[in-house]
Amino acid sequence: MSTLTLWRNARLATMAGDPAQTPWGWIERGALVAEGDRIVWVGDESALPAELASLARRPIDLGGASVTPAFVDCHTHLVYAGDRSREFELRLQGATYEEIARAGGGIRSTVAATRAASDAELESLAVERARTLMREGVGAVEIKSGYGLSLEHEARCLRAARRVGKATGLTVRTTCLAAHALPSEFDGRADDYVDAITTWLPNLADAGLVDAVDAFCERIAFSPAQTRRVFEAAQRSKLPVKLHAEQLSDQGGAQLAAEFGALSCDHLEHLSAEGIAAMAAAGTVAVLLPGAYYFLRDTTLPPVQALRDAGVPIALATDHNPGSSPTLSPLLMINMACTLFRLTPEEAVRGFTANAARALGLSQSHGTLEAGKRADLAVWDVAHPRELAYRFGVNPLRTLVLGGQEVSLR
Ligand code: DI6
Ligand code: FE
Repeated sequence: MSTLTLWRNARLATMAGDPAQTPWGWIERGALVAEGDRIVWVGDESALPAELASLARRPIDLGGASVTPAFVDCHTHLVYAGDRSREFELRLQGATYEEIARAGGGIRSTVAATRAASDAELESLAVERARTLMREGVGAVEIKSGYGLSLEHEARCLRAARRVGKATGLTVRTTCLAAHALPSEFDGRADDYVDAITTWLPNLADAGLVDAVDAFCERIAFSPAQTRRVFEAAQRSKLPVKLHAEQLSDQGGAQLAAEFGALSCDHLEHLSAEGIAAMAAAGTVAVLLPGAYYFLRDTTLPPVQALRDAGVPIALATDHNPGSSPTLSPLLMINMACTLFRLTPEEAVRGFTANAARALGLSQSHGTLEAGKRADLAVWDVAHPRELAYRFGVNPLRTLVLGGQEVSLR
């Protein structure tokens, strides 16, 4: 038996089980035991088996601190170079995100900066961003490509994403988002670009660089018909899909994604009743992105109550990217999901843990504190985790534990 670690005297938000029965999966005076990188026991401290307590080499008394599963940031674009603060100024003067994109700014300007950056630069920029997420309790992150837009540069970005996992100890899931924007060398030839993507995918998949496939289905990006072709290629490579759907307009993207059994549909401000029904039937997670909603000063709210009524699980993410959501703060997203979208604090924390893990296909290993899962936990200096939603602009993280080991956050 490898070393057992025992954490005791903790207020545990396990996020396990049915929230209608036990909100927060709450255990008022809890203990948790890890063996190596796995949780082997979690429950009320008074029920801790004596032999486990005696085998644990270093019992850690948390003094009543709150513990949640480490956060899962299930939608980020962490790998890119350059910044778009000038574009932010232009938008404040009245230019819209769509106008800037159509004028060749926006995503394309980040593509130029990303292509010009070295592998080492791309990696170190992404690692720095990932470490910032970890300082707010993140233990697993999805990282999309989508600023390379050629086989060579998409592969470079996905490799940099994989290296973020090795450099930080984070669990990383990579997503190929080659269908993010049309690169200038394919101007006026979007269908040819989609053909190209379908030939790259098997290549990238065989190289072990891709865990899922995403697309931006939007007026300023790819049509539903083009998105379908990307998804068919993903299916041939046995890769799950997800979609940037109904962010700026209703394209019926959610129905399309659900048809392919999508893990998640993300953004969803303009989601229709048909889209919700299709997602509910397919078990697709709704990933809401309050950072992008806020930063683009959107005014159409995602249909939160209808998603609840339909039983669609709701997740949250930072959507970190240089254009529409340059935040690296999951705690701020949790606050905004409550203030802007009217999630409850419990739903918001569930959205960054249990439901986010589900959006990445990681439910077996991440997102809740339960025996058999990875010992990834965040220890917070708050009396109750609802304070994580309440104290915006404040970071009460005490300790991040990944795979049973405390992580140094510098
Ligand atoms: N939707 C978004 O909000 C981001 N990508 C996407 O498909 C924006 C990416 C960017 O502006 O760089
Ligand atoms: Fe995004």
